[in-house]
Amino acid sequence: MRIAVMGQGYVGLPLAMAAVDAGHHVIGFEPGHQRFERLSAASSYVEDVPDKTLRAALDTGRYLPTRDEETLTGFDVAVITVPTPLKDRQPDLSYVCAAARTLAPGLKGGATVVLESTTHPGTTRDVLVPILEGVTGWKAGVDFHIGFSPERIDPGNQQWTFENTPKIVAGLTLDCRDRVAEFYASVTQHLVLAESLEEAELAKVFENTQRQVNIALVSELQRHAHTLGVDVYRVIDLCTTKPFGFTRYVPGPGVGGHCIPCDPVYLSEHLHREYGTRFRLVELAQEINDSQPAYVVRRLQDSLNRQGKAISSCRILALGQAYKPNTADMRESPAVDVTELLVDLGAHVSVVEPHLQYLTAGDYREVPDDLSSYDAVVLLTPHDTFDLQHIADRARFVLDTRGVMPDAAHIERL
Ligand code: SAJ
Repeated sequence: MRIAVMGQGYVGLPLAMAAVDAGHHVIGFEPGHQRFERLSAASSYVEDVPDKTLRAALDTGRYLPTRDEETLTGFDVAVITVPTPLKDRQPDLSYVCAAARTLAPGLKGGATVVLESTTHPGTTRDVLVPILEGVTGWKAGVDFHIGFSPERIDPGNQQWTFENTPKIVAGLTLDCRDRVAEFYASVTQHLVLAESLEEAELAKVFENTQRQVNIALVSELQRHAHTLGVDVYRVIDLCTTKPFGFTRYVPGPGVGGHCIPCDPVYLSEHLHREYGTRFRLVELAQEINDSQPAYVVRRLQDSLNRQGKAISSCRILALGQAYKPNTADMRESPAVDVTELLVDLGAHVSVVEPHLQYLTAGDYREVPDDLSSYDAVVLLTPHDTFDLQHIADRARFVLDTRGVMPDAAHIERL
């Protein structure tokens, strides 16, 4: 089939590569100039797509990266894989709407449009369909097909890939769903049929909402465990021995990335704005997660205070800035929030982050040897490249926000 993939990011590019591999002709629409240049030069910017995969796709002659909207014609299936970020804590569907307006002119009769971006229930039916019908003058489900199939890409996950992760598919009509299923059956191994668009949209948002709420739960547990003088990480390790009915989450310095902090807000904001109802657990979880960086800073302040040190005269080394271990992504990273709060308090802060693009004075990509020269080391993102025993042996004091450091008198855990 001729496939148009709108957006060649960490979701769209793996999908495009899988479609080329399955024998389809793929147009990879990427409005970003620099990204377009890199795609054309087989220089991948997506960690799960190596350059050689991109080169092979280009060499088949069936992969065309493009910024030119004119090329978006005659496709059988268009997949929208664009960001749905929060802007001022409000869902931003502008990228989805722009992608729809871009592909609509080239939509041919009987073609299928699928939305993959994470969004609140009702987006496909109430936002996407009107745009496509408005531009074409056609009727969705009659003159063209429309569906929703949430992305489940987990960057860096070697076990669960685009091809082997079960894929939920939904359609405006059963015929639409069949068309969506026909495409995904050619590029993934397991399809899961949803009965409605809204079911699939809500399922995706809830997949990440349950993480957000559970992470907030262990974060609040951690604060009370500290009050009780109990090590929360040991408590959770004990709970984890229960082979059923317990899902392990551990406290950290906060919740980062572009899924977990954002997706639940799509749901809570939509319910509040459209129906005047409040998803109270999500809103409370958001508050707890958002306050975790400041809680970490307060704990560090208390510890230094007990050593008779004012934080404003301290040298602090922050280990890790990415939002989770072994990724380079620093978007919405609580580790960055902690670092900024410490700087605001007047501390002299150096960061260690292997994935730093640019090194400024006092920042490192590897753990420096002069650890003992810092009043405190705060472990925020334990990348595998960090030698935790080496750090424990040389640091004067460590605040471990992940519960992974060895036991020692000079090491405090959240
Ligand atoms: N976090 C904790 N404690 C936990 C788990 C996570 O503090 O017990 C923090 C992480 O440090 C990070 C944030 O929460 O800052 C999000 O972590 P995450 O493990 O959920 O990683 P993400 O954001 O990459 O989530 C993605 C999601 N994948 C998709 O939406 C397709 C999520 O559904 C996956 O479960 C997750 O990857 C995964 O399992 O890797």
